[in-house]
Amino acid sequence: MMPHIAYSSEVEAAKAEGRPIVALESTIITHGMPFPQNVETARLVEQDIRDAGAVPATIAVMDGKIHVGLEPDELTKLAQAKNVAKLSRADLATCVADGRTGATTVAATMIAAHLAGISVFATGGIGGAHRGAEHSFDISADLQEFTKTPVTVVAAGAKAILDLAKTYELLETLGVPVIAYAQDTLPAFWSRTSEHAAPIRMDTSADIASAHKMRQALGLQGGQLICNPIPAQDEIKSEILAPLIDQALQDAIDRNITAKAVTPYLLKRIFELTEGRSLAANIALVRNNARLAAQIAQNLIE
Ligand code: PSU
Ligand code: MN
Repeated sequence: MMPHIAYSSEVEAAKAEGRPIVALESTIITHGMPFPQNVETARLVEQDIRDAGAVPATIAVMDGKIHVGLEPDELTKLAQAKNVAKLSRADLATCVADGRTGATTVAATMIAAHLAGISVFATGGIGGAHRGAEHSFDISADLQEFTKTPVTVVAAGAKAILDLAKTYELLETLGVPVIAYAQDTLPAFWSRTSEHAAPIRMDTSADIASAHKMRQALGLQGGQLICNPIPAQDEIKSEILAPLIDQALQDAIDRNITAKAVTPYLLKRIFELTEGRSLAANIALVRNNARLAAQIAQNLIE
């Protein structure tokens, strides 16, 4: 037992019984969506995982403990908390050591999930290379995490606010398996498709689970990125989004938004510019990813 980890009662029981578990991140709750939709979504996503036959483990650092699974009151508290830290690989240990509270990004959630023996994690979209990264060097630590930590992450691709071409080139360089689910192109978060061909395509959760196990068998470090397109009825076409993303990016430059604040700012600004449609799409895609992750988790223990 690790002293720095606190399991929810539900996750503790699932671990004891060997049931499938799906990790969920918390930065999407604290920095990715406004209150109260953030907590409503977090609850819906947890229930989607239960309905699909697995157990949800929402991960966050609270008062110096890595919580793997949040009790309902803890989830409510986190969703309403102000000025919560956004934790990646670099700041996870300092947050725990100092006894503070922080939300975990994709990178930090992968680390915590692996510590807890959880192999599958569902989120919205991973971080990546921001547009202008050739000047700013703003490249999310999420990308490197896939080379280190053996967790299969289900996302709707990298967020479309990013430079997708650079992001996918970097993932190729890093040797990360980027697997599109049931289509030949990579999705673009709020949109089902993009101009980027899928490096690998898989059509079933069983195939994804087999690939995860084969990496372990071959001693390959790191995880896999599963790119699951948003359901057709929920997508926003890229033609509609492209000018709004450009506008949000310009607004971020005008306001001197940098570092960790960039992604939360852009998501909020696109929410305003789409009059809430981007949030509805974001909620739909996270739920869709949670359902696929639950299937993969079940295949992994079979
Ligand atoms: N998916 C969403 N919304 C989010 C995120 C993912 O639908 O807000 C978060 C994840 O925690 C991811 C982070 O790790 O955005 C990326 O932040 P950055 O670009 O600063 O690395
Ligand atoms: Mn960044």
